Amino acid sequence: MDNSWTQDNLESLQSHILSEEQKHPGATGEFTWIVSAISLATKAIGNKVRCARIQDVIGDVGSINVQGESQQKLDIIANTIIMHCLGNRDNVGVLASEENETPVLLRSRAEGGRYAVLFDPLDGSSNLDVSVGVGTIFSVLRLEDGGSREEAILQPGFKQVAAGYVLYGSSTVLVLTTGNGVDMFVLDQAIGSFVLVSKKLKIPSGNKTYSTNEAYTEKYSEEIRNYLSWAHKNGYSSRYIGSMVADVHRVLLKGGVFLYPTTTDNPEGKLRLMYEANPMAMIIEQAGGKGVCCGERILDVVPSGLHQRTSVILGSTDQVDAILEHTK
Ligand code: AHM
Ligand code: MG
Repeated sequence: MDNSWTQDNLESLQSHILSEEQKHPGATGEFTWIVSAISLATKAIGNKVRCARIQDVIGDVGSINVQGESQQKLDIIANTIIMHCLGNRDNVGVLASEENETPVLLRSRAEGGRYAVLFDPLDGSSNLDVSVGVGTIFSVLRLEDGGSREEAILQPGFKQVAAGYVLYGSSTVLVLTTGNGVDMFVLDQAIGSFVLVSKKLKIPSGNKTYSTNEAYTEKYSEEIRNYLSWAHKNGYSSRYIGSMVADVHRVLLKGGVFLYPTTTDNPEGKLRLMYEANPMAMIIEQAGGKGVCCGERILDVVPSGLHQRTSVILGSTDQVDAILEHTK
């Protein structure tokens, strides 16, 4: 299939993953179970997002999560749905959520828990009241022997066995990589399945568009300010939704660069390494792009904490390099 989908070559997410798994000798098919749980959970979350205003689940609950941010009702609903769907899968040992202070240990390696799934249940949820696209981001790690459950999953991003996101936008889109390119699926509401629409996505180069919260310019480093003023003089355009999944999805399909640098308010950066930066960096790299933070490859960062924050620059290689030129 060549980036085109018709009713004649309809392929569901599950059948695609199964057929990909069969290409690997010794594959057990168990990864398919994880993906099917993510598929089920995100269909349920997507439904809640679309009915949020009607079901009166817009707004915050008055509590602050581990990130110090106010929790939306839908953050909690999405978190519960994912915990429930993935928790039922025999091979999932640990679940770690951006919304929970500590990871949940479901079963040990000896009990069959071979994978950890880390996720941001509803990224960009502060945009829900204005119906902007929001998303779920996930990262899958193979569980390593380690002391505590937290130590076992504190792995650098290059060890992820899969990563993806679901964007609840004008359509519900699932983007997935298992380390062999990036595939995109769209939820066909009529049949209730994610169907394959694009295989082996590649980020277009040459798109002079940056995506950042430009109101923070005075709080950015001198290097980033220099890049922005260079971009202003060199024919760049800007697009910023303020919902990482939607912004990165646009970059994946159209090119350009997304950056959330360190600021004087957030000297480590705002976005989370394990739940946001790593999965997005794996997708972007698998699509031929580049993901860096403070000059280092995001996927090489050895995490020191589950909720660690980082700066993020993600995009086509040429556009990321254009920023790095200003940081030398
Ligand atoms: P969240 O995980 O609490 O929703 O926060 C992450 C979001 C990203 O989706 C987005 O890129 C960023 O925060 C926007 O931040 P800002 O409002 O500072 O521009
Ligand atoms: Mg988030």
